[in-house]
Amino acid sequence: METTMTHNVSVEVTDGFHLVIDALKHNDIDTIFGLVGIPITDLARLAQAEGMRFIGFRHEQNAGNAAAIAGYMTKKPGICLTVSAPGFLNGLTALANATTNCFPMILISGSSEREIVDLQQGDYEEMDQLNVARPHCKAAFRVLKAEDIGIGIARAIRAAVSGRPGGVYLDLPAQLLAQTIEAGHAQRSLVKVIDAAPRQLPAPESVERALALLKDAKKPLILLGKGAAYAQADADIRAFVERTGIPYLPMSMAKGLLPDTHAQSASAARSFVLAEADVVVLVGARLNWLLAHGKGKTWGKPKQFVQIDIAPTEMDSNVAIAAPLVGDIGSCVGALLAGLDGAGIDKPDSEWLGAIAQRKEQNTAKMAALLDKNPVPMNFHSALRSIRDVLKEYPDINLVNEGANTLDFARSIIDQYQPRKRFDSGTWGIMGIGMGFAIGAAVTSGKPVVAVEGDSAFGFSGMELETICRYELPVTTIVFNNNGVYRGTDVNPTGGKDVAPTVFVKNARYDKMIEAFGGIGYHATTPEELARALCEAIASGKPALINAVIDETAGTESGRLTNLNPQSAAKK
Ligand code: ADP
Ligand code: TPW
Repeated sequence: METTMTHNVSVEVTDGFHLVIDALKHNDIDTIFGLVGIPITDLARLAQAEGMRFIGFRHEQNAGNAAAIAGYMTKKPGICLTVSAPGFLNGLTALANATTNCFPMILISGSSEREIVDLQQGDYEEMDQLNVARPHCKAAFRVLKAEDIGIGIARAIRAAVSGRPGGVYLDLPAQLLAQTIEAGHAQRSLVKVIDAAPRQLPAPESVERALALLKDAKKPLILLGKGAAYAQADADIRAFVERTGIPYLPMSMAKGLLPDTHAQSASAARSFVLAEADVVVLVGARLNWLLAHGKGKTWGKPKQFVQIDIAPTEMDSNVAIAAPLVGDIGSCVGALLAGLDGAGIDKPDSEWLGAIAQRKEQNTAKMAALLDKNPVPMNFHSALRSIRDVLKEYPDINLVNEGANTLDFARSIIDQYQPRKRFDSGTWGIMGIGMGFAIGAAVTSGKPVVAVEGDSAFGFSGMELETICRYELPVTTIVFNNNGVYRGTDVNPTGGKDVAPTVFVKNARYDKMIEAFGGIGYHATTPEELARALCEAIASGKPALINAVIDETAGTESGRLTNLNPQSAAKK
């Protein structure tokens, strides 16, 4: 803030830069993930000077992913700050991914001069960013007057977290940031968002309908999605599962809402329960591709759904929903709990529970046989067994996971014990969230993070190892190094010098990368070495990377998504 003399009267003035920071702080936002340059360098400097945390990245997509996961963990929008056009576009993938996954975040981007951009006169980093952003987020706003910054940020916050959470774009032209405004006027223009995500109570008749359906169910199942984890209604969700006695399945990011070791978890009998159940209660999970759209062979016998979701249009998106329960998960589950006693719902038949228990036992025994093997080199199972055993001792650790085989196997082998501790490729199956999520989770929780990464997946954000070292974050990255995308064995059929499209440099030493920035590198070729390195890395609290050597023949193409991977039928 400075004082200027106008007609010999001194007036306190402030400017757009200060107002943006004031507006964020006014709404208890204390961290910005971003990457500096024209026109937002001073905004980042000022944020730091004014006591906010600015975490600077090497690529905007990773900053955006960090913001998105911070939003998911806290129910407050994560903030990503980027420069115009190319920086904005780099951040846009993360914004779109956040929207797809229902994570609240705000991408704030500087932009070039409106009058030049709109006449397409070729400005520095010219782009009509607002219109580019629109299809990829819940809402997109531009602020042109300093006095509107307060309301602009308030609208962005409310849009990100109310209803179905998602990404919001906020466009701040360079001229706006430099605009001056009288300080008192500026102060009065700030808006504190009250009750940003108001409770949305389900209609009583919807609750009754759902309870009536459950009462008649013979083979009920509860399916928990990441919306349930996001809602932070942990105690009620657990009470609902335990009081009804209904077996449940967690989607990958809902793992840990109840500990994976819980007696009612049906994860080890997943295919069986999906096919056999007659009434399925979806709690914050969409019937998208991850759930085979609620139909077909996966779902076997005909069934009826209760669906709890805050978005009314999610109902009947793929199949008919017999009992839609529209509202926030806390309120909906609370209402179901309140109605349980009066509804006369008994515990599920012992026949149903017995059949599940039997299936679980069989499948667990099969898995144990796979996990107990010790092939040389390691395969996914032996490496993950060793990680699973170490992480048992750290129930509150944050786990980031991406890759194809590395994702599929880790999801089923590594147990989660607490809610909102597992962050992965999510709804899109996107590669590249690794280091962004790891940094976002470490900064937000202040707790250690372990990132289990396919070697290809890691490459998308690997340069952020420098960021991890710069901020001295307790992140241990484990690279499952099998020399390529899915596996490392493909050959170029022409015999030419180029390797096959899926193949990387053989025997790369990813551990050397982190050493360049002062982090600790480990090279692990056996489950024992891997366990030792992981224990040491977590205990040190320092940035570390373990290059885990995996048999290059071990993976399958596309992991478990072979059915979605078209193959040329005309192979010669
Ligand atoms: P998963 O991938 O784990 O199956 P999805 O991302 O498909 O989960 O589904 C999450 C669902 O949760 C979305 O449809 C979203 O609208 C819903 N949701 C998110 N937050 C809440 C909330 N607080 N209350 C109710 N529904 C929510
Ligand atoms: C943004 C396509 C899906 S999985 C994968 C790619 C490139 C990497 C698999 O190899 P990795 O794992 O990580 O070594 P593993 O365990 O099988 O050896 N670009 C984006 N997203 C996706 N999903 C892809 C490409 C893909």
